[in-house]
Amino acid sequence: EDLCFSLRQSIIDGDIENSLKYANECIKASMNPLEVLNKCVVAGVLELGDRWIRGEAFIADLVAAAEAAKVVIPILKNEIVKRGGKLEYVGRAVIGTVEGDIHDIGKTIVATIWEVNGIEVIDLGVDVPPQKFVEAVKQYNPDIVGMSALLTTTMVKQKETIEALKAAGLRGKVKVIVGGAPTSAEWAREIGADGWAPDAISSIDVVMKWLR
Ligand code: B1M
Repeated sequence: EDLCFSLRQSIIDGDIENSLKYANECIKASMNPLEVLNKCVVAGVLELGDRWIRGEAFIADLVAAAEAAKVVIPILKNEIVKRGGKLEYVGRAVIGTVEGDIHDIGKTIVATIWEVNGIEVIDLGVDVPPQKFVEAVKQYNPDIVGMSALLTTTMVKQKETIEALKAAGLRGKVKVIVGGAPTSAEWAREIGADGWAPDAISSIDVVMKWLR
């Protein structure tokens, strides 16, 4: 509990060195890595987001916290894999945050959860234009395309990307899942996506049934 608090505080402080230190200590203490990710790392970013909304933190603080979170995620991912996450691939996915949107953490967590469940993930990063998704589908021939959007102003890019896949004659070759805070099951249906998930864990149920 104390370790979790210290890790959360290090994330809030954007202190990469201490974030690494406490993440490793959480692992040494045999804490559940997925719980550490959610309760100590993501919770820190969200706490800072709340402070920012209240005018008690700056965007720069939020960026620093996100950087610290991103450094810690691979460490926890290794631990999840060690504890029996799959290593053999059962399918392949291309994932990215849509054009105009640089929110990285949710997408990276979804990619991580997919990987530890045996999906080979090609992560295109953030601010990914529709055409880049199209090119990636041509290049990697994935089973799944995943799009994250955190802004009400960028979620429309999920729709545009689906349209671009259609225009390129690729829509029938992939299943499309969308997500991110402003999206919903209804939105996914409306834009012709195959699936939607409110969080990384439940996205597994959605995509796994496409791979069986
Ligand atoms: Co931004 N931001 N931000 N931000 N930011 C939000 C999203 C916001 C809700 C804050 C607020 O006002 N309450 C708001 C959006 C309002 C709206 O449009 N509805 C907002 C805004 C306005 C902005 C800027 C415009 C601010 C400005 O500059 N004036 C700007 C936009 C930049 C841009 O993208 N062009 C901006 C910038 C930033 C930072 C760069 C500072 C930073 C991001 C740093 C980074 O990622 N490297 C940031 C952050 C950190 C946030 C908040 C605080 C946290 C986001 C986050 O990481 N959440 C956020 C407020 C909030 O969400 N409470 C906010 C944790 C993450 C684990 O959750 O991403 O939701 P999430 O992902 C979840 C699920 O959504 C789901 O699973 C994930 C894990 O369980 N999911 C999927 C996500 N993608 C999925 C894909 C799937 C399936 C599920 O399938 C493919």
